[in-house]
Amino acid sequence: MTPGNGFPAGFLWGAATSAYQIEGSPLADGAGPSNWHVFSHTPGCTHDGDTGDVACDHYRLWRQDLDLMAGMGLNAYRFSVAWSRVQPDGRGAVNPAGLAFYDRLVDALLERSLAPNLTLYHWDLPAALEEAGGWTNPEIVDRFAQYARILARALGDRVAMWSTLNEPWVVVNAGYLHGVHAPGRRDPAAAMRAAHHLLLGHGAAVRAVRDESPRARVGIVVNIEPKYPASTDPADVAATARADAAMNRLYLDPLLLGRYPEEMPAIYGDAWPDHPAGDFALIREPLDFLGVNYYTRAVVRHDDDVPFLRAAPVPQPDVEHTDLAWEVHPASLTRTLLWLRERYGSIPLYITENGAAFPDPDTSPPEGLDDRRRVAYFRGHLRALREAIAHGSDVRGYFAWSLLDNFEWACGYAKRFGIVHVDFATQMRTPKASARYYAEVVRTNGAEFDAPEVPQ
Ligand code: IFM
Repeated sequence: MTPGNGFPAGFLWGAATSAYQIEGSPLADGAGPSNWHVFSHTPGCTHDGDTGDVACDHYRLWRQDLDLMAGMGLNAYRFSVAWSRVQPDGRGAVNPAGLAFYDRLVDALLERSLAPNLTLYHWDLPAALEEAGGWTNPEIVDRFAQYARILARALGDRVAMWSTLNEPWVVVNAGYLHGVHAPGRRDPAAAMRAAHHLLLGHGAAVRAVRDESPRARVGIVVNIEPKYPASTDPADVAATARADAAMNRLYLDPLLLGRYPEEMPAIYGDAWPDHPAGDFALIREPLDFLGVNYYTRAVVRHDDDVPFLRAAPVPQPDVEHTDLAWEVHPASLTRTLLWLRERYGSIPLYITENGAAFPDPDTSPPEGLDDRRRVAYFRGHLRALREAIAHGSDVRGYFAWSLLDNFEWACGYAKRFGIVHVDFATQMRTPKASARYYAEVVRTNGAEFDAPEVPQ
């Protein structure tokens, strides 16, 4: 790997996945059902009734997936652990066979010089805990810390990088507020309670991991979507501040400043609970790093018809959008990273997810799918990342989302994010042009960006 080219020494170049999206075999070897197992098996909850029953069959094919990453020259892998494999009902006794899967995975990563970057919770909660109220039940804070302790005790000698939660905003908004993800609830007061318990659970898990593994570096992963006002009208400007507070600052402010954004009571009214002042010491447990998932931005206008937020996104004409209708806007990645430093001070950052869903080209050449729109997405965002680093942002690694086409939650298998194509009928993996492109970026440590653009 060539040092320099704007990326610091020791920069992590990785790919990311999550357990329920790729593993399949959700009930194998004594695992319990997760909330996503229940949700995806509930008619009408996912596209075409898709489930994670098979997914990418990574539970059985994991060695070849690790070989793919090693073949690309990556030096890190971000994955999540399925809580219900380790503790089938989320409490009490450990299921040794479930834990053994991750134990083998970690050893095999290290054998391939891939640094393990482990996420404890990427949305799949043991169903028994969800039945007891999930993240709305304060009991979960201790349960989550106990689970974190089990994993840190088992893997902390080999895993140096730990994230507690992935994207708490999605857990709260999609799962408890809008009901489009597991557990499918539509309850604003429950959603706001869940937000607080996620943050408390995070703090308790940070302490548990550090207790068991003093060398562990522990952080959290948030998805940040910068908001821009659609006009200079004060109503649009205020709506933009509300949207930013409810999505970005709702998590970052308590984690890093020890308080909730001042807009929250006005946004959620009676659904916004009082919080004991003492809770913030736990939530604000110092972080070793912040993981940033960046995909898109939003332009926002005032809209009285939108409950609570009274703000709506304004689709931008004549610009590229991905298959999920997310605007492609690399400059907002630079802005996000610089804003984080301005608002919260210098904290080590990792881009823990960045990538795009695009439909596959209809025909593929023998060397594999030519997903040139995804290549352009990565090139644009990696350049934007380098720009932020040049302006002082302390970014230490980048993880492409995703290694494999996978189960894209409520969209099932209809949206493809992988740099490696998965034929879900045969489980055959085929690296796409974006995988070859990313391997070249990694090999040259970013020098590739300065090569002339190939006309499309
Ligand atoms: O697939 C998801 C992932 O699980 C969390 N971040 C966003 C990705 C794309 O929607």
